[in-house]
Amino acid sequence: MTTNATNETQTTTVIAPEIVCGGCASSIKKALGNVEGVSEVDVDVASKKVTVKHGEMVSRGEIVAAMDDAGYSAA
Ligand SMILES: [Cu+2]
Repeated sequence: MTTNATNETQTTTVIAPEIVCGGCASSIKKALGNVEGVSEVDVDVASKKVTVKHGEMVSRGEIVAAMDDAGYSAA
């Protein structure tokens, strides 16, 4: 497998007000972890902030959509 030099890791941060507990955090981690190209998901319950590390093929819209599917509206 060849490594594509243009496939850099990017970080996208979204806020989801519906995150209230660790259960929310793990559902979101699971949902975003299933998105192809996502390498790392960090959820901070206190600040309701989701930090996603991903390849450049993943758009912010895709992350928001995956969160939506999991039941959390993100902005
Ligand atoms: Cu919860």
